[in-house]
Amino acid sequence: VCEWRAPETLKQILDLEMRDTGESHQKLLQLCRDVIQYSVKTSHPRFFNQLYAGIDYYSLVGRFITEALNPSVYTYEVSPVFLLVEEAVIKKMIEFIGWEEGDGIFNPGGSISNMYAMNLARYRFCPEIKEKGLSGLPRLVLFTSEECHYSMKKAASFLGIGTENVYFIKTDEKGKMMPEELEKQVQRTRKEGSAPFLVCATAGTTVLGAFDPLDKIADICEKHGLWLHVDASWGGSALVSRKHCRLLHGIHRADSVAWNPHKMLLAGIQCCALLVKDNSGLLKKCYSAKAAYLFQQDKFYDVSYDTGDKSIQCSRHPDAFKFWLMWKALGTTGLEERVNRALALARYLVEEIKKREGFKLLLEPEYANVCFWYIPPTLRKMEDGPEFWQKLHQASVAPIIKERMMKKGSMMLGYQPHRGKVNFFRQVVISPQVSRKDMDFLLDEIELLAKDL
Ligand code: ABU
Repeated sequence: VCEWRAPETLKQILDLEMRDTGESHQKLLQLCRDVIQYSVKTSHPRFFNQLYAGIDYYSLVGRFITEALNPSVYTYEVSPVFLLVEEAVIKKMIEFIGWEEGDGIFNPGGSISNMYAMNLARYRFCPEIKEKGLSGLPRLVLFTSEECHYSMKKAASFLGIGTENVYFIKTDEKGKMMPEELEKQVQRTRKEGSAPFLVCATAGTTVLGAFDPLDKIADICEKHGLWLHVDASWGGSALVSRKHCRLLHGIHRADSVAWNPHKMLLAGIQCCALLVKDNSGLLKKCYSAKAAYLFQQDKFYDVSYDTGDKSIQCSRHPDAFKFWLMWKALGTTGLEERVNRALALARYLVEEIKKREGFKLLLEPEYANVCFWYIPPTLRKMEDGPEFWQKLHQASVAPIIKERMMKKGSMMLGYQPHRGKVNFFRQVVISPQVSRKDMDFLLDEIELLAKDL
């Protein structure tokens, strides 16, 4: 999976210096080989480290094409095909959300989609902000769960809302936002004299893979007139599975949705859409700056296809294309099988963890995040309690196993402490190249790497 080298060693191996004269092709080829050799093989079936793994081959072909053609998706005149493809993909994604109509834009990352949504919700709340700026606004407050993605804080800070004005709503034992807590916090905000404007629910949280109860949250948003954004960057792909789409029940009631096909569907980084229920041109109203050198209104074709002014970017990569090519190749049933297969394998792993001595499941997962502790033999006899957890923490079990797996190069698996719980592993099952054999390997390998702990 990887050939680990410390940064100083790798710098020496790679010859990073850029010189006045160019290098020979032979040298360049060697450099390319080195780059490949020391990069992490994220398509390896034992790369379980992130919320992405592997790349769909059709999507890879799509990337070769777009990299070679080098388009920028802002005007129809320079990107006729890619703009139409983006429109078709957005339309199809909107269908899966369950909206009759809508709009959208592909972005460089789910964090940016979340930031777009936050800004859009604020624009709807006070459209004059575009011209007048922040002065004179009431204190704006938004709500999201304690388990939300860290981009919520970043977006609030970047947009001048302020991180103190992000109210984190308590979650239940599965990591889901508690609607009754949300209701209480909205009322508290009103009593404070602040202005609530947005609720960001999460469909597929980063660590636990939890899905917020969207229908109940939508009721509260409707009651209080709040924009509902669903960060389904990770969990959105369950929408293509008839078996698992119930996880997102109520998503059709959202005002906006972030959905990253580069995660569970393997469309390749990055492939991230922000989808908006509004069909009155809100994106364009909020973001347009009407550059006359790009968006001339007297062009010879239908300028509504010049969609670049819906974006905060100018140059933009045609990320929808690789997803479109892959969807064309696999069909919706192929995408569905991919999701079903990953979740079935995650379930297999959960059952194997339950059977093995020394492995302790954190919770029954709803999605592809399987979270567990490895308890070394020396601690297995101890009673569950504060002392046990302190010892497990002090023994640095997960960090040591992680170091050993990376130095050996046998697999990659993430770990983290989380909300008062000591370091545990988060295994993410995504790639169709992964089999039960890899799940068994993962558990055997942890036992092997930790045999002396
Ligand atoms: N955007 C969340 C990704 C972090 C992770 O892979 O865990």
